[in-house]
Order: sequence, then structure tokens, then C-alpha cells
Amino acid sequence: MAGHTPQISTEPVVWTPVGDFTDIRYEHSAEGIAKITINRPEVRNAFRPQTIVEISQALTEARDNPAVGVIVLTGEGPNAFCSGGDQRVRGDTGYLSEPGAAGAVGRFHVTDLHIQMRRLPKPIVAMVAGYAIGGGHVLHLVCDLTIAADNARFGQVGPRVGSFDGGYGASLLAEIVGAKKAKEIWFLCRQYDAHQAERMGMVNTVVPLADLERETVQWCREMLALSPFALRLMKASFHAAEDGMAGIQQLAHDANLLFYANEEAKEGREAFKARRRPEFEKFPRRP
Ligand code: S0N
Repeated sequence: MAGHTPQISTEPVVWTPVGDFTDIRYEHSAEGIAKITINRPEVRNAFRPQTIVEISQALTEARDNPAVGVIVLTGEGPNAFCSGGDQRVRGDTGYLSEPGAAGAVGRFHVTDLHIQMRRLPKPIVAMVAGYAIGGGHVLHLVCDLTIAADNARFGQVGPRVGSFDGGYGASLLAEIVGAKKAKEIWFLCRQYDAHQAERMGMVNTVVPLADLERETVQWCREMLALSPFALRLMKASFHAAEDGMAGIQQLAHDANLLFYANEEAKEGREAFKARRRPEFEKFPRRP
């Protein structure tokens, strides 16, 4: 059976910069990994609206680019994955695009980003060194997999800084660690180290900081060797229950993507174009 196991490269990864961004770095590897790095280490990679817009643009490119099979989301440097919303641009109505933009109407740009990540039909891997705190913690939860360095620290801070995320920040966390533990995380605002997070099921593996990218790339390469559409359907299947009707819609439309190439579906299309009666009787009514 060993002959059926695909050879996975262990060569060092080479990243090529893509696009022109201010708050993130966006890179591709030739084998099909896209890497998005939040590049604001001076604020522990906190996100402002511009950061979220740029992550979203990079995710759109990664989704639409058929050469990309897996996406890595990370933060610049060893100190933080992401420390959540940039508190310096937090206004009374959400996060403002410009600091001190009096009267400007803010919003939570990150809400739409969470949905985009859930719907994106390719695996997203959080590569976490240092702090994943507040909205940064929710970002790693929304990723499909999390690889943590041994210096990673996880936690929610909302009740300490006068905010809360009752969306995926609550529901997905409870789904992953259980309701009691999720309430502890939100009600006490403690920090948890990488091994505690692993024991809770919040991270997939913990590795020494020096090995973080190598290990993450290895996991990506293993996924790249697998059927992309099977991975797509598995992601949609997990989310079908968790995301309710929106999750079922994604899974159903994925099924439609396959059905379009089926002779039965093509018969309907061709009959319409030829203005003839479709001959569906030639297709089996499957048991
Ligand atoms: C991450 C922490 C624990 C790191 O501590 P450390 O290593 O001691 O570093 P510091 O000296 O504290 O920080 C270094 C510099 O970075 C700045 N900084 C850090 N985090 C932020 C931040 N989030 N915003 C702005 N600046 C930040 C420090 O100020 C410091 O700067 P200098 O050197 O100039 O002094 C520690 O830093 C920490 O606890 N950070 C704050 C964590 C936090 O409060 N995060 C925000 C939580 N809220 C959200 O994330 C919002 C989420 C959201 O958008 C949302 C979405 C949907 C629904 C609701 C919400 C919601 O509002 O919650």
C-alpha cells in the first residue's frame, strides 16, 4: 500500500510576492499555497478596516486562482498572530476607516470576512505564533485548521475592553471546546498557552516556533496532494450543519457544480437550446 502514498516534497518553500498592499503581505508558492500575512507587528498585528479589506482582496484572488489549493493566514513576526480590532480606530459605531474621523459611520468589516472565509471552498490554515487574542482569536477559530507555535497564546478579551463577539466567536468556539469551556474563555478573559489550546481541540498541533512554517507548509502539501473537489465538499459538509440554511446552500450549489457536467443536466440545456422536448427517459431513476 505504501506505493499508493503520494510523495510529499520536503523542500524549503519559496514565496513570491503578489499584489500591492499596505497592511498585509500576500504571497504564493509555486506548488499552490497562498500565504496572507497581517503586517502590523507594531500593534501585535491588530486589524483596522484597511487590513480586513486587504485580507478579503487576497482571499478573493486565492479563491479565483485555480493554481491555489490551500491558504495560510498568519501574522508578521514571532510575537502575534493577531491582537484583534485596532483599538485606536474603534469608534462608537464600529471601527472607523480613519483614526478620529468624527461623525464617520463605522462598521464591523470583520463580519463579512468571517463569512467569506467560511464560504471559501479551499482549506484555510491559521499559522499562529504569539498572541491570538480578541478578534484575532476569532480569526483563527474561523480558519479550518490551526498550527500553533509553542509560544502561542490564545484568549478573548471582549468583556475586559467593552465588547463581545456573539457570532462565530461564541458559537464556533462552543462547538469546538464545548459550551462550559467557551463560557469560561469569554467570562474570565484568561489566556491559554498552546498546549492548553491543543488539549481543548482549538489547535491541530503545536510545534517549536522555529519549525512553525515548515510544519504548516507540510500540512498544506499533504492537502495539495488530495482531491480538491473532495476537500471542497468536506468543508461545505462540515459547515452545512453549523451554518444552517447558508451552509446547506453552499453544499447544494457545490453539488450543482458537479451536476452541470452530468449528461442528464446537459440534456436539459441542449433540449432548451434546440427547442425540443428533453429526453430524460434515457437516464436511470437511480435507486
Ligand atoms: C495582545 C497583547 C496581549 C500583547 O501584549 P504585549 O506583548 O505585552 O504587547 P503590548 O505592549 O500590550 O502591545 C504592543 C503594542 O501594540 C499595541 N496593541 C496591541 N494590541 C492592540 C490592539 N488590539 N489595538 C491597538 N493597539 C494594540 C499596544 O498598544 C502597544 O503599543 P505601544 O507600543 O505604542 O504602547 C496586548 O497587546 C493586548 O491585550 N492587546 C489588546 C487586545 C484587545 O483589546 N483587542 C481588541 C479586542 N476586540 C476586538 O478584537 C474586536 C473584534 C471585533 O471586531 C468584533 C467583531 C464582531 C462583533 C464584535 C466585535 C468586538 O467589538 O469585539
